[in-house]
Amino acid sequence: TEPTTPAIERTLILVKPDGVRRGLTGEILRRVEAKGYTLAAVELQHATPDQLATHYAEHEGKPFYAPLVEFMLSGPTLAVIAEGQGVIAGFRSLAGATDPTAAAPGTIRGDMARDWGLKVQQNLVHGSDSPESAEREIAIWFPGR
Ligand code: RTP
Ligand code: MG
Repeated sequence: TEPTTPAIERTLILVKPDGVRRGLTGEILRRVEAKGYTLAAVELQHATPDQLATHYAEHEGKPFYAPLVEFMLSGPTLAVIAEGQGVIAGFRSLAGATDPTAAAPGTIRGDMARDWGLKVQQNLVHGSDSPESAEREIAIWFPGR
């Protein structure tokens, strides 16, 4: 069989309000670019409650949902579309595990985030988890793109 080439994909990355507040946007984008992905759109946005209700619909009703929305409203977020072969899974590898204490060293969360003992994981970044999620989420943060 022929060797397979990963599909060229795009994904939605968010540098969450903790990352913007801590001045880590440059370091996070540096890692995305160093990996070989392309930045197709970058915009600082202050999320609205409606936007977050749509973005996090799958988590509605979970114990961390209200603190998550409150955290995401606490300051601006850097919204990014990144493109490249296998970028959806690849960015999630760069990000590391959801729980920053468990996230491996070398990952964004493992190197730069910790558990602050708050009601929600303040773990610096979001990355879409499938091609369907990526298109759905890009439409929320970058309508028309
Ligand atoms: P993301 O969606 O942000 O890329 O992260 P993820 O897939 O690794 O995590 P997910 O399960 O989709 O959860 C979304 C975000 O909710 C917060 N969270 N806190 N128990 C907790 O404290 C908890 N669980 C989830 C995190 O900010 C997580 O990234
Ligand atoms: Mg997720």
